[in-house]
Amino acid sequence: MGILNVTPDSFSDGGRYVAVDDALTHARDLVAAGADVIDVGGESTRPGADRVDPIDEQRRVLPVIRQLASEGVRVSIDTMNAATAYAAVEAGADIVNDVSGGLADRFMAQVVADTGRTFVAMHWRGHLDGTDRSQYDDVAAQVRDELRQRVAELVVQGVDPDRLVLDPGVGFSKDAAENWQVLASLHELARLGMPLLVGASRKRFLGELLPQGATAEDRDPATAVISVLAAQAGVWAVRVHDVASTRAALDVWQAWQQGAAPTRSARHA
Ligand code: PMM
Repeated sequence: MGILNVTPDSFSDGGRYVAVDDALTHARDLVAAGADVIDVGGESTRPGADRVDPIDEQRRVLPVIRQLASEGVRVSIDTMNAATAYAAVEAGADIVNDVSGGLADRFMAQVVADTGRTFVAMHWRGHLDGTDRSQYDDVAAQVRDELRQRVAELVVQGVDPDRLVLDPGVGFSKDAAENWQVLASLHELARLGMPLLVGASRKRFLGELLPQGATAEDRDPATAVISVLAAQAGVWAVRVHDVASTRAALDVWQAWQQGAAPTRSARHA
């Protein structure tokens, strides 16, 4: 899953793809690099970011989604707003990706149930507004239990469990140690029996591995390694900024496993 933030303020790529043409060019590059899905977002979720009016959010994302869908690209809408999710699906989005797992907007579950789209529900303890919500005794077990609870609530609200994808929410109300614990326990999360998505790309905890002054892009090699380890743990998708490095890493992993070179046409089929 390639990330397309059509926002002025996302932490690693804010402001670069606000113009529709720039966004489309970048999305096509991500597809050419091997992305299977483009995740389009119009509201930054970085700590302290201002909430965006859903009307502005839709003005940013809908033209991009409409065009990509018409080109046959599988699109995911990254939003916490039910109205935006609905409009994005109408415009051709196939997946709804909500970092709040439906908690930020009480109408989200209904939109997902009514439209029947795949729903990525991330582990979320509230908006990143400076409040410390990262108190855990056992972060892996609590993330799993809170996601299990979320699934139960969504299903009661009419969401088809076969359409759910779960995400542990790397970097959301979790410090570096907690992120690593969550990643190390993906196999436990997999026991919930649902496909998983991991979004670790360029996040701050990876910067802690690098020399001072390293840029967000410098985190791409570490991201690619996480993509392979996540694939090995059986995840359904990894959400990344730099698709090329993750694609190459996954191709190496696959070739290593099979003892055979991947064919170029198969990679980009
Ligand atoms: N992280 C961000 C935004 N959307 N969606 C999912 N499902 N999982 C994530 O971890 C996630 C997300 C924040 O990162 P960005 O600013 O690079 O998009």
